[in-house]
Amino acid sequence: LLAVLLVACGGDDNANEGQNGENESASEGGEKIIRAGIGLNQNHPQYKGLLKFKEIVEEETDGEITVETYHSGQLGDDRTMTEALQLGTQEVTVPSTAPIANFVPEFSVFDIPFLFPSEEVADEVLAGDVAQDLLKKLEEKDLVGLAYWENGFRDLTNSERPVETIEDFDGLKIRTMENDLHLAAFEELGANPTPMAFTELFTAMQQGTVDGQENPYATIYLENYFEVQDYVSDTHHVYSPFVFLMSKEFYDGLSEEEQQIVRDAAKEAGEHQIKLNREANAEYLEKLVDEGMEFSEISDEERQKMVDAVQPVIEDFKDDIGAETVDGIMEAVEQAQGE
Ligand code: KDG
Repeated sequence: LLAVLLVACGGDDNANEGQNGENESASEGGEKIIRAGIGLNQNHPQYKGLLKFKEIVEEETDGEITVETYHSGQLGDDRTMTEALQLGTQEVTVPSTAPIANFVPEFSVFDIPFLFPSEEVADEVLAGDVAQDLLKKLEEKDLVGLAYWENGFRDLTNSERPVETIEDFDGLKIRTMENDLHLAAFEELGANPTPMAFTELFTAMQQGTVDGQENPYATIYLENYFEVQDYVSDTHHVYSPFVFLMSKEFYDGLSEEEQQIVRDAAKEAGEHQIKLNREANAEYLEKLVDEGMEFSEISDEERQKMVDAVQPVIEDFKDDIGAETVDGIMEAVEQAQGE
């Protein structure tokens, strides 16, 4: 099906029309092809990161490897693309850690609400042993985790009312990522959550199937959610890392030199992506307000009530995630905070 789809839409050509209509990443002639797909659109820092990966890999391999980039779920949603990597019918995707937990449950550790207090702590923990060992676990599932990229702190939007207190969550129909812990946390907050693929979210909000969703400001702004959402709150309830995933079947078919090149490129492109992402997340709340959204700030006192309310979820999921991983990441957080 994928092959038919790719032929039908002319492969790379339609897929990479940039904002100005130019083809940002036409690429032909290489012997090996990496099809890299994401759910977010072409304006998101995640896509800019993919373009950087393409630039580095094509240059370093003298075009022996070409990278075709696809955005906006053109190759499917996070789960479908991850499965395609396992089957060897797609080479790269960069999902949030939440849906990856359906393949390697330990990744749910990053869905523990309010785990990371800051981007700096996240950087340090993700570079540490426990988080790096999680990447290695992906190989058992025919996936290679080449690097952590950043989605960022998630904030709540909805079309019903300003959310300032924990009571304001009551009954709100919130789309969550496809992750059981994430879902349970929103239930504890009193909301009425529904898991759904990212690719279906805009339509669900437009049609009123859900009242709201949660994503970083960059996504809320760049995906034009302000057109269908009126209220935004700085809940900052979860920091979502992205993982740069490669098909193990494809990776194993590369020479050692090529493996090193794609590894280094995923890291270097990730640094670029994270930098752009932080600029975007810092800047876009203001733009959301300019677009007419009403902003509610969560006070320290209310945030603490939310932290307390979700505590049972950590205990309930500890065994599913793996107690060693939970304790290891929490220790790493404490250590990073102490520095
Ligand atoms: O490209 C990545 C997206 O598909 C996705 O992971 C975004 O955080 C996300 C969500 O809310 O599903």
